[in-house]
Amino acid sequence: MKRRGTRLTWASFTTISLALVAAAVAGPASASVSRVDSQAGGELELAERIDPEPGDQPDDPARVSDDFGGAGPLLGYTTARPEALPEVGRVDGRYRAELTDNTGNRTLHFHGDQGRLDAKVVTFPFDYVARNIGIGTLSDSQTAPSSAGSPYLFAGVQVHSTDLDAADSAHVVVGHRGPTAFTVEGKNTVNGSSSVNDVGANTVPDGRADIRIVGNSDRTLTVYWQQPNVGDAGDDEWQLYRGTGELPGATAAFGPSVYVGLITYAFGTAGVPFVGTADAVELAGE
Ligand SMILES: [Ca+2]
Repeated sequence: MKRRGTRLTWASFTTISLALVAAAVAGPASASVSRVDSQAGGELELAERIDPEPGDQPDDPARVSDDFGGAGPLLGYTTARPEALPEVGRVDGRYRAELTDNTGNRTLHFHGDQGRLDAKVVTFPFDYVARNIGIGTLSDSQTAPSSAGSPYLFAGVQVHSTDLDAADSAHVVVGHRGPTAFTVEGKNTVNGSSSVNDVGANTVPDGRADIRIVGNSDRTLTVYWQQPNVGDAGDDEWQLYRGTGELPGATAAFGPSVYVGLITYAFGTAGVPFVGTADAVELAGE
């Protein structure tokens, strides 16, 4: 895989670019749906001046593929409802969301409730993969929290209508689903009405998985999952979600493009706090 490594040599670039991005994201955050559209077009030029070494380029924030290299804010994402889950960024080369407060189910994605989404626009058809995504503890993000008390704790991928106010989405998330622990949940939400199921308990014993969502030309979705593959993509062993690749219920009538990105959420407060992490996301063809 070409975009899996941590680029430590970019520490100095990252420090500078984070200041630029922090300034960019400090602005428009007061609408009912707060969106952060990072303007980072100048960063590559800056990077080239600092370190022209070929083959060691920083991530392009305009790309959907992202290995979350370095540390700091997410780069180039549109963020819906950041106030629902404020602590999201890049830590140790991963997407990391610290979910410490679920008052009023503020983080929840279910029916009309919509928590935080960090996403980029993708046009049908597409093939999107999230690597090693799931739940962990505050002290060790790669060890799943206990399922005692039947908590609902998830991290995963959401496909959302380009209208971020509309409760029209589909998601595939990994974690604990109440009495069904260590599972992959799939959910369709259409006009604020959700249909949901899962692949069964103890199917992802690490509380993490790789998730693949194929957006078909007819704007339907085909979903796959597998145990985390931290090696070569050639070793992928994708399994169709519940044997069909289909999420339950009807899928929203998506337009020609959608937002695709990462969510971390809880239902209730059992098991809170926890963290959601992902090693990388990959859009085929980038
Ligand atoms: Ca990474």
